Amino acid sequence: METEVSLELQRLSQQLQQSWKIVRTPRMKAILKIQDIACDAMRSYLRSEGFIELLPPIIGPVTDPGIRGAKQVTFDYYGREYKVMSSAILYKQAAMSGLGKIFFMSPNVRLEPIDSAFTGRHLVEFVQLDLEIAEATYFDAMSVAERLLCEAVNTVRDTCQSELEYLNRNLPRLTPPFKKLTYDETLEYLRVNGVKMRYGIEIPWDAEQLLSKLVGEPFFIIDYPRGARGFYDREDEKRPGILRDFDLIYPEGYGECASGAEREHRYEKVLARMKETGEDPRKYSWYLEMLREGIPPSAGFGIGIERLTRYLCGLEYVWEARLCPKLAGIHSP
Ligand code: ASN
Repeated sequence: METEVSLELQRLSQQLQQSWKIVRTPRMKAILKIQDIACDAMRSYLRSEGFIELLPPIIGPVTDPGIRGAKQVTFDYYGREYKVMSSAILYKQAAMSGLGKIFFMSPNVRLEPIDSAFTGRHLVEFVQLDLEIAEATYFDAMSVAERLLCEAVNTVRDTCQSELEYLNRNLPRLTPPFKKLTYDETLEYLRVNGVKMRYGIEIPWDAEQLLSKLVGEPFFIIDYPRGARGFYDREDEKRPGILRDFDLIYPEGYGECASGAEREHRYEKVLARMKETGEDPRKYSWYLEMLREGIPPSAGFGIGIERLTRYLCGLEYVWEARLCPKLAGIHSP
């Protein structure tokens, strides 16, 4: 098994050594044109809704710990330990507290486990359109997420016919609202379809892929149990143990599109949740100071640009949607 993995890594590695050249192919041109049109459509939509785009901070003393088994990148910053952002969540809340509705096109780095090189959906370096809305519920955030995806898909469908044809991709026209399944309903749906899963954990990739194939249209999974997610997802006061959060799932087996939540922003609660999830509050001094002074409640989400491109273009691998992609375990340009 181990040799199989290393052979496969070698094969991928050889392919990616030439990644700087792939950009010259008509296929890559079509993919990157579609990506550009989709990003432009999403930016225009968000601006028309009153969002401001900010330049994302990409290093800082602390970053998002809720990255599902991946490792953070730590480096020496003039004698102190610093991180490369695994997501902009902490800075999103800071920006939202001053500007209300904000978004970043944020580069994120996560050192994913080696076997993620073969899932077709993981990159070590990727970009998230990451947004946050002051005074919003997770239902407000989901309504922005579904309209954002519709904008991207429908604009690409209308303006990139020749590229889609070249890629042999037939994109359906999307209309909101999308279906919502609770985490509990999702587990039951999986059980009926022959997949047993323990309550309380993150939905594994193969189960998510199956759901993504079976449901047949984009849909939300909402209300994850506490423990499956980071300390910043807000717990529902009336339903202890249930978080007010969501994932948006693509159809056709492409899996997760976006992930978001209503935020826990109360100092004492965040402190308790940090302790519960094994985070050292001393590392988060600037963030906790901000919460102690008080910020508005908010909700937001992040949508991975390369995964969106993968779906739009019907690609087998997410790394096809990126100039010089970085995959776990592979040293490539
Ligand atoms: N972007 C996500 C959110 O807003 C956080 C993440 O990427 N882990 O909830």
